[in-house]
Amino acid sequence: MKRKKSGTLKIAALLIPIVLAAYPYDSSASMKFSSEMKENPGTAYGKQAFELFQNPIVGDGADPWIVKHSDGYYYYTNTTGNNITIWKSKNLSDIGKGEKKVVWKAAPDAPNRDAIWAPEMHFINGKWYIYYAASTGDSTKQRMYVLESEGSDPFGPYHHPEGTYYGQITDPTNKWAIDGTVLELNDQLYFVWSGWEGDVNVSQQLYIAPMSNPWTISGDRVEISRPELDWELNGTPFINEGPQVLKNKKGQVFIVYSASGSWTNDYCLGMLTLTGDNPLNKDGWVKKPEPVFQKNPSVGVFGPGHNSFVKSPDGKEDWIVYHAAKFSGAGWNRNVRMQKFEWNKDGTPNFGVPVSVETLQRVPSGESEGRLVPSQPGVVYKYEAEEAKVNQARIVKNTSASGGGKVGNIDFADSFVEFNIHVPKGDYTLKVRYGNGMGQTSSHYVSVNGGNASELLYESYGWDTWKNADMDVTLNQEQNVIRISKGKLYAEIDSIELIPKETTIFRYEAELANLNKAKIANDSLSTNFQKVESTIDSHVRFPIKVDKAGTYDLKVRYSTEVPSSQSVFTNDDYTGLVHYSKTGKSNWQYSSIQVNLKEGINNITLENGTGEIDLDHITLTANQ
Ligand SMILES: [Ca+2]
Ligand SMILES: [Ca+2]
Repeated sequence: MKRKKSGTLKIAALLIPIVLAAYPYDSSASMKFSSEMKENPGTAYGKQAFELFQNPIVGDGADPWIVKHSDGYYYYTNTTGNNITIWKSKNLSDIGKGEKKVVWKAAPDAPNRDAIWAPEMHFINGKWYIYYAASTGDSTKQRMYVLESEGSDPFGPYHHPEGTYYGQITDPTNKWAIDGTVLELNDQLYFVWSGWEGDVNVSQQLYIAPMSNPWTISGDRVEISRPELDWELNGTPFINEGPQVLKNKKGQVFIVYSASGSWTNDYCLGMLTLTGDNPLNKDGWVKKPEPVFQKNPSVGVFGPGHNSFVKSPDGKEDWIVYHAAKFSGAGWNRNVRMQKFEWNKDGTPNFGVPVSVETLQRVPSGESEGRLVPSQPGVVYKYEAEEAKVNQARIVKNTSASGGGKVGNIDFADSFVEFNIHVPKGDYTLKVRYGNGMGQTSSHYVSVNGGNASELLYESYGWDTWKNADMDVTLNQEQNVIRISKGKLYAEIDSIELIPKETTIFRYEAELANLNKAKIANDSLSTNFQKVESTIDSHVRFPIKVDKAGTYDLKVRYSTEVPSSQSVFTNDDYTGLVHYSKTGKSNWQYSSIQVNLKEGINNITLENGTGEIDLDHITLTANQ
C-alpha cells in the first residue's frame, strides 16, 4: 500500500466519524458476500445476489495450475516441494478450501524425490498426466517427469508410465528442465518447457519438441524464446519460464510465459504468438515487445507471474490464475490470485493489470445465479492496529497490510492491542483483519470496555495473507476501548472495522454493476480500488433491492475532466439529470438526485452522458 493512502485512511478513521465510504477500505474480506435478497418479489427465496470474493484464493502457494474437468469440478495443484497434491472444488473462487489429496510421493531413494516444482495436470486420451520438475533436492539438477493415472480419476492412483525411468521425459540433450507443459495442435502433441542451453545456470530459455505420446519426446528441442528484452532481464540468472498455452476462439495459439527473476518485484508475463501452423519453426513464434501482465505498485501488487488459464463454470468467461509476492520484496513468499480477462478485437488476450487483494470481485459466471449489485454498508469505522496502543507486541512496517503496518509478536499472556473507539452507541459488527500462518486455527480474546473477553477464531491462510474474522459487539457509550489479546497459538493484526448493524446508507460499487460500453479500471483512490470509465454511449445499470418503498437520496461518486451530466432512469422511467462539475482526474466528488423506489428490486441506470466520466460508486439513503 502507498504511504499516501495510509494517511488518508488514518484521517478518515480517527477524525471523521461517519464516512460515506469516501476512502478505499476492505470489507467482507474472507467470506463471500452472499445475501438473502429475493431475486423476484413473489417467488421463492433462494436465488442470491451475485457473490463476491477477494484474492488470494490460496493463502500460501506458488506456480498454480488449474483445470476444469468434464465432471463439473475444478482440479488445482501448486508447488508443494516433496509430493503432488491436488485440490478439488465445484467453484474456482474457493478452490483453496476444496477437498485435498496427496496423490503421489516418490520412493525415498528415487531421483525425483525432492524439489518437486510446478506440477500440471493434463487429461489426454482418457487418462491424467501430471508433469512436474524434480531432482534429489539439488535444484541445479532439475529434470522433467510425468505420472500417468490408472483410471480417469484425477485423484489417482498414479504410476510411472511404462518404459520410462522414474517417469522422466526428456529430449536427447537431457539438460536442466522445468515447467513442462503440453501443446495439443492438429492432433499432434508438443512438449514446451524452460531449460538451460548448456550445463551452466546463466539463462533459462523456452524450448519446444514433438511428442509421440504423453510421456515421450520424439524429436530435437527448438528454442522459441530467450530473455533478451529489458523487462525479461531483471535479476540473474536471466529467466523465461512457466510457459502456458492459450488459444483464442479461432484456434490461434499463444504461449504466455513468465520473465525476470521469480524472486523479484519485476517478475511478469510475456507472450509469444504462433504465426503459421508449425510450432517447431522457431521463426513462427513472435514475441510481444511489452509484458502482458506486470506489477501494479499503485495497489500493492508485486511479482505477478507463473499463471494458468481456466474458464468460468458456465464456460462464458476466461480467468487467469497466478501467483504474486505477498508484499514488495517478499521474494518467494507468495500467494495465489485470480481475475477475469478479456479479448482484444484483434484476437489477442487482454489481461489488464493485477487487481488489489482488497478489491471485491464478482465470482466467476455460473458460480452464483443472482444478478443484484451487492449493497455494502455506507458507514464504516476503520482503525489501524499500528496506530493503536500496543503492549508486549511489535509494530511492523509491511506493504501487504493496510496503512502500511501491522502488529505482530502478540506472543505473551499479557500481549494486547488496544483500540480507542469513538462512535455512536449501538450494535456493531467488529471485523478483525488478521494473519494466521500456523497451519491451524488460532485465536485472540476480545474485550469491550474491560468486560468479559470473548474468543475470536482465526482460520489459517498463511502469514501476510489478510482475512477478516467477525463478531458482534454492543457499544453502550460513545468512547470505547476494544482490547484484543493473545489467544490460542499466534496471529497478527492489520486493522479493525466497526460496521453499524442499523445502517441507513448503502453503497453500490459501479464496477460491480451491469455495464454496457463502459470499462472497469483500477484506481487506488476509489472505493474497492476500482472505477468505471463511462462515455456518452455507456449504460451503467444497478439492479438493487430496498426494503421500503419511498424517496431516496441517490449520490453518485464521480470524477471528470469536463463538466457533464448523465440521465438517471429508475425502473426505465426517466428520473432526471445528475450533474457533474469538473473535478480533475480521480478527484472524487458526489453529485445527488432524488429517486423514487418501490419495495424490492429496482433498476437504476446512468446513461446518455455528455462526456467522459469516471464513476466510483453510488449510495442510497432513505429520506425520512
Ligand atoms: Ca494496518
Ligand atoms: Ca469503486
